Amino acid sequence: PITIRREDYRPPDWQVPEIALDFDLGAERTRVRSTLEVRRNGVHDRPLVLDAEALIIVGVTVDGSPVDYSYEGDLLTVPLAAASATVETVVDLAPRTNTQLMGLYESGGILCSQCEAQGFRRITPFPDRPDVLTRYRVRMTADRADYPILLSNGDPVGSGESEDGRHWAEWNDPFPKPCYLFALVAGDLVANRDSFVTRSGRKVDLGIWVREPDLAKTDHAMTALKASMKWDEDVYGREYDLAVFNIVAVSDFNFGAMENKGLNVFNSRYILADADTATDTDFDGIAGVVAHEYFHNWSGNRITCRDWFQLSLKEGFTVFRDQQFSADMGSAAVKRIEDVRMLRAAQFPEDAGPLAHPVRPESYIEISNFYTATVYSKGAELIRMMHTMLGAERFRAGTDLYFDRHDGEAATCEDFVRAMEEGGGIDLSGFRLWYSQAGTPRVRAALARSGEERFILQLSQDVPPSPGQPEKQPMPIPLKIALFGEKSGTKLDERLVLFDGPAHEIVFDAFGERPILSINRDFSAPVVVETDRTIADLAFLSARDDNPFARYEATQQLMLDTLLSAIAGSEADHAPVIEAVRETLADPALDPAFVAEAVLPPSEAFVGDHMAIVDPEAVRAAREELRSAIGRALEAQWRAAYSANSANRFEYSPAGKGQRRLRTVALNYLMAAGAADAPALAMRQYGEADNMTDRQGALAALVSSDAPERHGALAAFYDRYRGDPLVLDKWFTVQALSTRDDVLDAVEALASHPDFTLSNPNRMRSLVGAFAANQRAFHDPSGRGYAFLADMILAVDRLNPQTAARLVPPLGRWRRFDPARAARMKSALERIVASPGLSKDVFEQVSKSLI
Ligand code: DPP
Ligand code: ZN
Repeated sequence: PITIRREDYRPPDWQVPEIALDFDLGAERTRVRSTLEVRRNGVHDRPLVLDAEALIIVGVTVDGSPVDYSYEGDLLTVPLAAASATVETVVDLAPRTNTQLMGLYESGGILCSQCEAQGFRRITPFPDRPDVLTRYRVRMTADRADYPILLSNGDPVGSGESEDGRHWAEWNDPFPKPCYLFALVAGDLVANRDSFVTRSGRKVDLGIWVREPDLAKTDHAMTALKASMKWDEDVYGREYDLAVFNIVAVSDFNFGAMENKGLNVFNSRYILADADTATDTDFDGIAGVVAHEYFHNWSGNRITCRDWFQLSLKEGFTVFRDQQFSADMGSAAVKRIEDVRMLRAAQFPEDAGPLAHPVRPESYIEISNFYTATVYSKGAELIRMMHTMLGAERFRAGTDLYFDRHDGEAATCEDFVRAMEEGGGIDLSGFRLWYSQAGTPRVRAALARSGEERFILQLSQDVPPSPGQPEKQPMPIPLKIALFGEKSGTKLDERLVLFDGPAHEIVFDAFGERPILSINRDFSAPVVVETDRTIADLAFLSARDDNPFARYEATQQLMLDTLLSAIAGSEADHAPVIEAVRETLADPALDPAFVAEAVLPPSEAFVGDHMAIVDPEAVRAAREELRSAIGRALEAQWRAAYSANSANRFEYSPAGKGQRRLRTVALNYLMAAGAADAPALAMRQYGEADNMTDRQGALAALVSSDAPERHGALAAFYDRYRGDPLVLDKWFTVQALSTRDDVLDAVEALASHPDFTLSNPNRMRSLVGAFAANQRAFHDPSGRGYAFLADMILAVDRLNPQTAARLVPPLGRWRRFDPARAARMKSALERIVASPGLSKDVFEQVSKSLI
């Protein structure tokens, strides 16, 4: 396989200002006639080379005459003498057999397209790169009975009947766009229709298109869409630019959703929701993804990426924008906690492992492998750090300049940074390291007394080596810090420190009492912080810090330290954690959503990440022991919290969500305490729930227990929801994430369940992805979990390489485990890489994981 390098970027040889596409649609066979106006770019004599993958070429003409083309190795080469020409290609493709879900494919009877990153070449020959910007006119003809609705980008400009029960529609997109933003949908769909009036008074017709039975589940997505449109006007001054905005939901989709110009295509899990079938997390995810894709209209579509190495230009910025939106719509503190938890669960391990890469990568074999937590979530953290350093107003001045200067262009991360520097008035020369250097910086912070009265905060940092980057430079790290008086409890100092160098000291004069350090408040930088704070310091902050994130963090650190010392074999002292949890539960000023987050111990994986060598059994045992100790010591408080938060009827509101979350957290603590009535309480919650959050919460608690009721609950859940694929995904997931010892057997059996399928990415992730995240079960000492995952990767790779490649990283973490496990993980990887016919997607991930 060929490695593509960022430094090899060259502007395109040919530009394509216009394209007319004519689709004769059918699931078995679709014929695509494509008329390209091409223009030579610069002075050269190279032919027109078009990307073309798995296409049957029917004919190629130049200015109306047949031409002597060649089609080899996914490239269609057309000799062209003039500076411009009209090139027409006619190709055939077969949507029904397209299991990769890239290009044009069939999902539940709907024909739909997915082109990012490189799917357009599977539809028609084209220079498939994001710096070729083209105006699209699209005509579709299809059977009216099977495909009554025909949608594409831009505005509808005509439709009519043709012979034999077929009909046609034409769409025109006035905005030049890269081909990865092309979209087409044909199907038997109905719409939830609404409209939005932009701030300059233009009316936009909105449609969310689904299969008829799903129509009632689209209101939440519509509300989120309108809120996003308003928010982007208010916060970024960005107005929508077409008369139509459509969203289509399909069941088989590789990503969460896709921001095609004027026609977003979504994984149905990020559109469909009602109280009976979707959890609060699902509702939140839908609002976040609807906003994300909508925001791409400016950060991604109006300004796109010059090349795929710049992917974070649109993704990091757009994730930051959707995080801000969600924070504004609900509890900002809880949103920040959730985002950081995600970053630590997915990005930190990636940054510490064999697949680590900078936010702006230097090379790739398969670009699909770079839609990563690093490009997305760490990319968003980079934008957030700029926001923190600039403040909201200057940040906005920077983004205004960025949008003005680059509108209609294919830009780079460097263009963005320069606009922030000039528009915001800041020097980011050192900050650029965040784009080029991989690895999570480790910051050490110690607060030492110097002489009688003074205190010195000593900071040092180090960035661990990562593949291809053995030596690292120190990073500029914006750290929000505060000092609290140990006696008075008052805030003695608060500031933003730009820590820029290997080491740094800050001197504080006479406070008259010992200060306690609160650091990386709001998680102002994506780093690991190690401090010399005592258990008492952490307990203090856990009860008193006025920054909600820092308060949460202090409790987490307290729990982590307790767990790590238990694992290291010391007598576990649970008392400080129990006291911290007691205080948090008793604090009337805290909102239940925050409390629910703060009283949960860190995940097993997070604890494992803090060990030199992960010991999954020891982590499980220590964590379960701590949970049970907290449950027993505070049983009365959990009962009180349970009843205090049990009365509400379903309402999707920050308050309602918080109450439901705390209720199930309390239920889990009662289960952990071994309270005799806890299973019955769970069964009652399951039976009486008027919403999926409570129902799934109860089911998950039972499925991790020995309570005999768990069998009945699982069967009842299955019977009730067997016809709803998105809910059935949850049924697979709760079993794969169970803390019972027999998970591996259960998961192997579920892989043979009639409802399990390799062809649907959601279903794959719901069982196999969830299982690989169950640290104790996946790392069963027998190695059976590894063999199971390897079998699944190989089986899926034949159908859908992208989905297969995303399952590789858990095996790539072998260096973090003991020699026996590491050997078994490596041999699973070796078995994969030795298999014939491997995709380049899986090859890249596995071969890099073995180095
Ligand atoms: N560009 C999509 C998104 O992240 C992924 N294909 O919105
Ligand atoms: Zn995106």
